Amino acid sequence: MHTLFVTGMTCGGCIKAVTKAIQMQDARATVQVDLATQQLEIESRLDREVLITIVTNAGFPVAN
Ligand SMILES: [Cu+2]
Repeated sequence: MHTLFVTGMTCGGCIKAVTKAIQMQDARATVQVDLATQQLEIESRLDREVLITIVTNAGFPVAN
């Protein structure tokens, strides 16, 4: 499990976009988003650094 804090997530569209971006690289990944805390919980075989790159490139800078 990877926990990332991001910025700029505001709605269901953002959640879909980031989930899709991650699942393009790991189809089995699961992503849970808490919009209130801007926190992503990602279950994936991908390395943390790779996940950070994917999420950032999807338009949501990672804060940690
Ligand atoms: Cu949105």
